[in-house]
Formats: sequence, structure tokens, C-alpha cells
Amino acid sequence: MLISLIVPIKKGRDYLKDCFASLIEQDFTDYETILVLDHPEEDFTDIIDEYGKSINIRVLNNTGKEGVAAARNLGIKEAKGEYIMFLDSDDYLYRGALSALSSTATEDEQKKPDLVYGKKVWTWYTRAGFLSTFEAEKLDADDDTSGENSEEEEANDSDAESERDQRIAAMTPEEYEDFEIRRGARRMITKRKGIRNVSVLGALYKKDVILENDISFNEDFRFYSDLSFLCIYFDFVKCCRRNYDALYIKRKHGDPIRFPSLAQEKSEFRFDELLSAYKYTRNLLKDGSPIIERLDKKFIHYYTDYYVKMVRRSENDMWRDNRYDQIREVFAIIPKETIKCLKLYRRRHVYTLLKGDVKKTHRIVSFHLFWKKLGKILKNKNELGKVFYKHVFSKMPVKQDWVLFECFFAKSYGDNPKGIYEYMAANHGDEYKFIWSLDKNTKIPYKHKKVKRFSIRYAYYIARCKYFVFNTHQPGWMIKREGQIFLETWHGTPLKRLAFDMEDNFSASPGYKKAIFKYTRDWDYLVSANSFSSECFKSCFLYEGNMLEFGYPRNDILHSPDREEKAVKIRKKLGIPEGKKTILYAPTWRDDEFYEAGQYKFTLKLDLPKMKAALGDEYVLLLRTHYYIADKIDVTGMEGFTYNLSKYDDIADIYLISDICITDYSSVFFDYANLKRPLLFYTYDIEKYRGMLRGFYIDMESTVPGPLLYTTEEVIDAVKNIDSIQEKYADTYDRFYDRFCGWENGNASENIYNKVFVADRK
Ligand code: C2G
Repeated sequence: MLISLIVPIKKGRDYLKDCFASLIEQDFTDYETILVLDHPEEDFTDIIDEYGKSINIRVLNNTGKEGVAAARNLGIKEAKGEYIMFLDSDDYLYRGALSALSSTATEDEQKKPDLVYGKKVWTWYTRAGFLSTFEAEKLDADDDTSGENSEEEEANDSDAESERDQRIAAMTPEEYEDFEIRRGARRMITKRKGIRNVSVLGALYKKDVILENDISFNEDFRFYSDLSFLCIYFDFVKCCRRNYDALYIKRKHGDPIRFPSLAQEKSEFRFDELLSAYKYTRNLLKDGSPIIERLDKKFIHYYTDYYVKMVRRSENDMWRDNRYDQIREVFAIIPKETIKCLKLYRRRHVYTLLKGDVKKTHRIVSFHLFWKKLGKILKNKNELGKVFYKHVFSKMPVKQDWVLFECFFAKSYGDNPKGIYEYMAANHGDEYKFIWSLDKNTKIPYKHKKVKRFSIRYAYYIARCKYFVFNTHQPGWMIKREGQIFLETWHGTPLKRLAFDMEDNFSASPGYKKAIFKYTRDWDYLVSANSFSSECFKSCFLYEGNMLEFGYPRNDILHSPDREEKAVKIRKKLGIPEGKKTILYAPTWRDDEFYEAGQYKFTLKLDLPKMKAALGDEYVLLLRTHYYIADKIDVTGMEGFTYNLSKYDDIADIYLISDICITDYSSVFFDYANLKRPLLFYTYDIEKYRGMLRGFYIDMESTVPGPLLYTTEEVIDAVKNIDSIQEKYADTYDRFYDRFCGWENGNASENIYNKVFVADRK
């Protein structure tokens, strides 16, 4: 048998299924799959039964020390294959990976390499999501390069590549073997950013080399057992080959809070273990091993680039000095020649620490970080606000009557913050000072101050305001101060799955979930429009704080007694011709169609000329794209029929003047239903949206109060027959209204004000 795949598992049934499914798809059969149950937290019997025969599974039980190291050691002991490959149960292989690696391993039967490595690709997508996008997007494999040892970097452009090929052709066989080993060590040890990414994954190891040289994973290490295994193995490699057609897909867990991978796991012992693993590995390497220099440099880089920031930041003098001492001990064993080749900052840092001058080391670090920060500030002046925020404004007292409002990242004046503001300004204007985070040209009523988001003034106000009312989330760098109150209003009843309820895909990156978790810990209140939202928010935000269950302030206007008069004024302001009925088309954004974060594309799928021809005599179309959409919809030739209101501040005003609303998966319909007017759903891409992009909380087909339509013709037909549609959906509409709009009575802003502001004063 050529290959033994060693797969340790503790938990993660879905990940294991992906892993096994990827093995079924391999066009290679000369392997066994050794599944090592490592103190399992779940039952995998059904999965083993399902895949057992097709992927030649043997199950072992790790009854020894818990952890990947012991599980892999057990796998090695029992392996029957000539080569060992480590495959983590949360990862998977790309099509053809095993045959690619094995063909390189067996190319020359007389001289089988000791090590064959392929490429690694990092992703947080589900396997289905990954496979569907990988080829299209050409995701960058092995993209975790740190740029260290630039003189050794592999050739990127074709000139350099052909030069390198010529060099290879001119090498003696010994020189060539040496070159391949260095290239392998560079790829697998040096280039992998950070020490934690030095990993045994994605390669074939000869079992004989492991056993004859007694190489094993150190079972005392939880996070860094790969380091010693790989480095020591390299010391015995005499023949190394690569095959970049073999892709190993490394998964970043989508939910790093509830189910972190080892790399994502937080632990106060990480650094101690790293130090131990580094020292342990170094001790076991052969005298004069070239791996020592690689390892030393890697440690210095990790420490000077990342870890020292933490050491410097610490206010615990004893802990800090202790750390410096520990690191000094390590540096003392590093050869002077290695230190000499370091860049100036690192060299000075290491020399000063070696001399035992902790104060000066500290100054060198501070100076270096100061210059880095300055560089950042010069590139982006928003950085200056952050510096003032942290070092100056946050030291000033919090102002008890200051309230800062922000809507959709300061893109508009509207939504729930507007509702609460207008209620407070009209009824309690003399008791508070109001600040809006908003573009200076946006005109808004009542006495207030406007500040540009992320400006120095913004930093000043968010540090000093007692109340922060917003409908997305606070800036990531804002540190909630003692006494501050965060009133999160959110911006819609969720149809699309959110945050922790989203599958690992597109916008639901592990970083996003981690950030959401951090934001939501600081929210004192969360506004909910219905009990359905309350349940969703608890699960999608892992939120256990105060839920304000009064309906949405933004919908108060839809229940106001003078809404008809208001509508007349709005129509006039927008120049909507008298005598024409109005159709609002307000679609949402698509997670997979974007230019960059927060800048999304939108292609209008409604055929406007057709709509105009069929409906233009009776209707006008009010077009409204989501605030994430960067594309400007071209309505040339549609003048008099299409009004592009995408830049209009508050969609509630547009609801008031719309006779029919067409939307898709936007939360728009939950609000519009307050008016009990007809709703149509233009859901031309529902399968993709529901299946691949997001998933929904409710079954659209049976719940929404209007028909799902897929073509412009169907939309036209529905508009023409709108009365019979209303009749057909009357019962569904009533049920929908009770469930989602039942709390709305026009007083949400007042109720929320009483609950948050009045109660706080008592
Ligand atoms: N919106 C708008 N115009 C659109 C779409 C949306 O003004 N064409 C506004 C509506 O107020 C809507 C809100 O933005 O309720 C949120 O938009 P969604 O389309 O629902 O999308 P998203 O921003 O992803 O929010 O819980 C709600 C979810 O968070 C969805």
C-alpha cells in the first residue's frame, strides 16, 4: 500500500463528511484511511459506516493522552502504507491531490523521495461553496507568505522562472538534490507565516524515515507539535520533490467563537508552549543543521513583529520583565552570524536585549511602533482620530446628556436612529445635546451637531457621549467606556440568515463572526420589531442582553395619523406626477457580487422598457437600490417612468408614497406590510440566494404575503391583476401582519426613549 492517511477526530461531524467526500472523489485507490478517535465528543459511527468501504477506513481509538499529537503517533504506529499523509478531519483534499502526490512519489521506482509536498489553500467556505468558486476566482494557494528571506524567494515572473530553470539544468545531481531540499524547507518552514503555520499537512512522509529515526509528535504540546516533527524530519530528508497540482484545503473554522480550530483557539499558554516547542526542536536538530538558522530567524521574526507588541502593551511590569528575560535566554543561544543578517530594527532589538538592557529594548520597540503608526497616519488621516481617541479623548469625562446617532455607517439620515432622534428632539430637545455622524451636506431638522465619521471630531464625540444610538455596529476600535450606553436598533427583521446562523460562506468569514461577537457584547439594548426577530437575534448574535420589544421606530411614521398629508408632500418634493400610481422596486444586495467590502454590484434584471410599455400609462416606477450598492443604475430613456431614489435618505418616506412594493429577500417587506398594501417578490435568483449565499429563517413560499415572480412578464402581469392578487393573499397577509407587524402602533420611539433614557435618569 502506498499511502496511509492519518485523520484524527474529536468533533465536527459535518467537517468530517466533507473530508471523506473529498476522498471519494480522488482518482486514486492505493491508500488506507486511518481515523483516530481522539477522546471523541460526538458519535461518528454512521459516517464511518457510510464511507467505510469506499475510502478504506480503519478506526483506531486514542486512549492515551488527548490531542492531535498522540492521535497521529498512534496512526503512524499502525500505518501500513509506505508513505504517511496527515489529513485533519476539518480539512479536505482537492480533486486529484492523492494521484498527483503519488505519481511524484513513484516517478522513479529506484529513488523514491523522502518527502513530497503539494500546495495548501486556506478557506472558510463550506466545501460546496469552495468548489464552486475556487476555479472561477483562482484563489491564491499558499498565500500565507511572509516575505522573509527575500533573497531566496521563488521566482514569480516568467523571466526569473526561465532563468531558474536554466540554473537547475546546469546543476550536478548532488546540487539538484540540495536545491530541492532547500526549496522544500523554504516552502514548508520559512515561508509559512508565523510559527503556528509550520505544519505537516499537505505532504507525503516516508514511514521508514519516521520509524528508523524515531521521529514523533511531542504529546506535551497542544498547539505546536508540528514544529519539531517537521523540522526534525527535514534533517533526514535526502530526496525532496514537490507537486503543486496536489491541493490540500485547509479550513479556517467559520465559527471561531464556539468551534475554533487549534490555530484559532485562544490560550494564555500559547506563547509559553511556543517557546518550549522552539527550544525542544532546536535541541533535537543535528549539529550544523541548516534548519536551525531557519528556525531561529522564524522565532526572531515572530517575536519582533507580533509578540513584542503584547509585551510592550502590558501594564504588568513584573510579567513584562519576566517575558523579556525568557526571550533573552533564547536569544543567547542563537549564533551571532544569524543575528548579524537581520534588518536594523530587529538586530538592535536583539543585541540590546542580549545586553540585558530592558529599558532600552522597550524604548527601541516603542520608537519602532511609533514610526509604523506615523506611517499609517500619513497614509490615512482617519488613523489620527483613533490616536486622539485612545490617548486623549478617552481620558476626558463622559458627558451625561450627549447622544450620538448613526445610521447605516453614516451613509444616510433615516431608519430607527432617525425615528428615535425625531421623537427626542421634538419632545425633550432641551434636555440633550444631539450629535449626528453624517455627511455635512445632509440637511436634518432640530438643533444638533454633525460630525464626519472617523474624523477627529467624531473620535472626540464617541469618546465623550454617554449614549450611542446606531443601526449597524460601532467602530471596531471603539472601546466602550464605563457609563456609556449602546442602543443598537438593528435595521430589519431578518429573512436572510445572519452572523452566527450563517453557513461558512462569502460574507460570513471567521473574522466577521469574531467581530460581531465582540460588538454584541457591548450592546446594552437591542431593538426588536417582533418576537420572531427577538429569537433570531438571540441565536445569530449570541445575544443575551436587554431586548426592546416595541416595534421599530422607523415604522412609527407608517402608523402616524397624518401619513396621507405627509405622503402628498413627499410626492411633491420628489416630483412624482399627479394622477400616476407608484410601484417601488427595492431589492437587496448579493453577497457574491462585489467590488470590495461594502461596495456591491447590482445588475437590474427587470426589463424597464417592457415595464414602461405595459404599465407606463398608469404607473411610475420608484427604483431604490440597497445602501451597499455602488453601481448607479442607468435609467436613460426611462425618464418620466423611472425615478431613481437610491440616494434618498429614508426609505420609509418612499413606502408612504408607494401603491405597490416589489422586493426580493430584503427586510423591506416586513416594514412595508405595516401599510397593508400589495407586495410582490421578484425572486429570479432564489435558489442561489437561499442555497448558496445565505439561507433563510422562514420558508418564503408559504409565509410571504405576495407571489414569488421570476420574469419581467410575470411582474407586469401581477401589477395588472393586483386587486385579485390582494384578494388571493388576504389570509396570508393577515397572518403575516399579526406575526411580524403586531407590535407596531406608532409609539416605538417613545417607548424606547422611556425604557432607555428616562429609566437611566432615575
Ligand atoms: N433598504 C433600502 N433600500 C433597499 C434595500 C434595503 O433602503 N433597496 C433598507 C431597508 O430599511 C431595509 C434595510 O435597508 O430594511 C436592510 O436591508 P436588507 O435588504 O434587509 O439587507 P441587510 O442590510 O443585509 O439587512 O435583519 C435584517 C438584515 O440584517 C438584513
